[in-house]
Amino acid sequence: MTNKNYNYHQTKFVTSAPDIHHLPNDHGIEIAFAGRSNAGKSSALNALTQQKNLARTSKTPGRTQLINLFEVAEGIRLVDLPGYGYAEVPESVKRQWQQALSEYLQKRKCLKGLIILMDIRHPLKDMDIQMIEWSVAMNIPILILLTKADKLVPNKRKTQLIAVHNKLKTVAGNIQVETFSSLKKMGIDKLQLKLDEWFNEQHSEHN
Ligand SMILES: Nc1nc2c(ncn2[C@@H]2O[C@H](COP(=O)(O)OP(=O)(O)OP(=O)(O)O)[C@@H](O)[C@H]2O)c(=O)[nH]1
Ligand SMILES: [Mg+2]
Repeated sequence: MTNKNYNYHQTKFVTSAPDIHHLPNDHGIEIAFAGRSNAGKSSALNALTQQKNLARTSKTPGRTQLINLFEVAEGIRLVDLPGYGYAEVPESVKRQWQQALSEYLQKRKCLKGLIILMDIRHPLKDMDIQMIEWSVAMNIPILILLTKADKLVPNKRKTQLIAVHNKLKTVAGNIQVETFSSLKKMGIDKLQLKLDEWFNEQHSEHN
């Protein structure tokens, strides 16, 4: 089997949906970007695809409130999910978008991998751990990105990486963790490799 390297810079916006019932058919392969509000999910998607405004980013947490779908190639999609854990929004709005998130994660059959992003300065909050445990239980592979690594000096980055890695050993076994910065284009190669790996694996299973 030859492994394909996808051209992520050719990624195109497909649609935004308030819930899974408004998404296109549950065919193909999706890999979703999940994490707390403001962790840097949309920025990571833009860095990966080398497009400034593909996914909308904001200083205000809670920017992404819809499930946003992007197509890398036919049947190969990336998903920008609403962030979790942000308290400062009206309860009704929060409930609606957390519901959309959990439904997507539980019911979307073409979801084949999760990129979980956490601010390197505040990793492994309760919701992150829940998310990781849930993915492991559902047999969905995970890559963890410690974002905004540019905010720490290299030594501190390394300490955080090791600390997260060690904590995860007790939570969920052997999970790949990488430091990442959209701003400094750090870790994008690792992200690409992982996406290629998952897309290729799934593709060969489908054909
Ligand atoms: N220094 C630094 N700031 C970053 C980096 N990535 C994102 N940010 C900033 O963090 C803030 C949030 O980024 P977003 O990409 O919108 O975060 P998000 O996870 O999509 O947030 P929600 O859509 O609210 O869930 C923005 O002000 C970004 O400019 C990074 O690598 N380094
Ligand atoms: Mg976002």
